[in-house]
Amino acid sequence: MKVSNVILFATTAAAAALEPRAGECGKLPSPGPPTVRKNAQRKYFPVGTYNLKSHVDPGKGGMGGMMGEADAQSFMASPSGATFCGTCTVLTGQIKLFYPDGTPANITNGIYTHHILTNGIGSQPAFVSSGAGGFSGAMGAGFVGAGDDNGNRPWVYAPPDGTFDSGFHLSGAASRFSSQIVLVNYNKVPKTVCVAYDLEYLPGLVGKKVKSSLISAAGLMGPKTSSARAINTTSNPMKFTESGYIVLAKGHLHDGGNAMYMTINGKNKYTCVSKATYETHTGGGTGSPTISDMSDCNSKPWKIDAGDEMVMTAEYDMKNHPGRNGGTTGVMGMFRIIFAPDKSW
Ligand SMILES: *[C@@H]1O[C@H](CO)[C@@H](O)[C@H](O)[C@H]1NC(C)=O
Ligand SMILES: *[C@@H]1O[C@H](CO)[C@@H](O)[C@H](O)[C@H]1NC(C)=O
Ligand SMILES: [Cu+2]
Repeated sequence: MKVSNVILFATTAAAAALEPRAGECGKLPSPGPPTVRKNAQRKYFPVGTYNLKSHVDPGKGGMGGMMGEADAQSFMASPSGATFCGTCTVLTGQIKLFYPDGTPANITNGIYTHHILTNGIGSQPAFVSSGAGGFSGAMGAGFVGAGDDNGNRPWVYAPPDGTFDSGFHLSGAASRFSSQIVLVNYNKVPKTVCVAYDLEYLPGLVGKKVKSSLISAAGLMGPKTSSARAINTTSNPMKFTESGYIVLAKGHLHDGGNAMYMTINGKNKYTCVSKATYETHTGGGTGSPTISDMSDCNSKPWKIDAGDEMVMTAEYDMKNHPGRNGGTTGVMGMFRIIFAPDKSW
């Protein structure tokens, strides 16, 4: 996610928003068997079909040349639990894009997912007291998303070893989301793509209901960067306000980022290093490689007591990773934390 872009895009996106043409995704392939629980179901849930214009050279028109992202095209959608599996417990989720004939649309054939955010409408009580340092209270529970750094692997709401019952609870039409879909079409011709959510789920509400928050290592201002060297920004200690389990911790960085580090010290000790992988845009693109993946920490649920303190560090290296179209401003250094509180909410 790029919050700086989100804010700047907000007005443009509203003006440019095209309502998705529902029901035109037809002919999607099978997503394959469930991976976390044998008794789970797995399905593609289409959210809409979007018409992308042919590639606009960054710097020539497009979305106004802001931050080198002039070739991005933005759409909005308003899915709810009813768009997905109804009243159900989502165990894993990943966004997939398809052409109308059912073949994948991806970076190899010129479609780059700049980001897709699925923001929950309605508040989610914070589980970390991060002061000005987080977005934990600023948004509802974020659902499955995609972007430079998180398109490659599923979002995990239940540990893959099957020993712990948790999930993202959807309550039909009452669980409402606002999706922001920002794509780049590197092809010289217009393309139509279908956006579908690949969900593994159990019917009904099962196990602990997770919370999902993005928490910043560097407040709202974002981490420090230098074009000359690698540089760290470390947070103040942030206290967990309730007990529970961390199901997943995964860094969120923009291009230029190397890694996110998290440490919890005290009775419950834990460290997580989430590292960025960079790849060149083979389907098009002009600049340096961009983040294609962030590693995550989800080998087992990690016990947390109220009062445990967490420290995060964001490491940026703009010298080695200047970014897709020659660098951006407004970087972020955050952890996505999927937390299963002991107390139901
Ligand atoms: C993109 O999709 C094509 C099939 O249309 C596939 O052959 C290719 O491996 C995919 N690339 C990536 C990066 O997933
Ligand atoms: C940033 O902090 C991490 C974790 O402490 C450390 O491994 C890394 O070397 C630091 N990087 C820089 C540039 O200081
Ligand atoms: Cu971001």
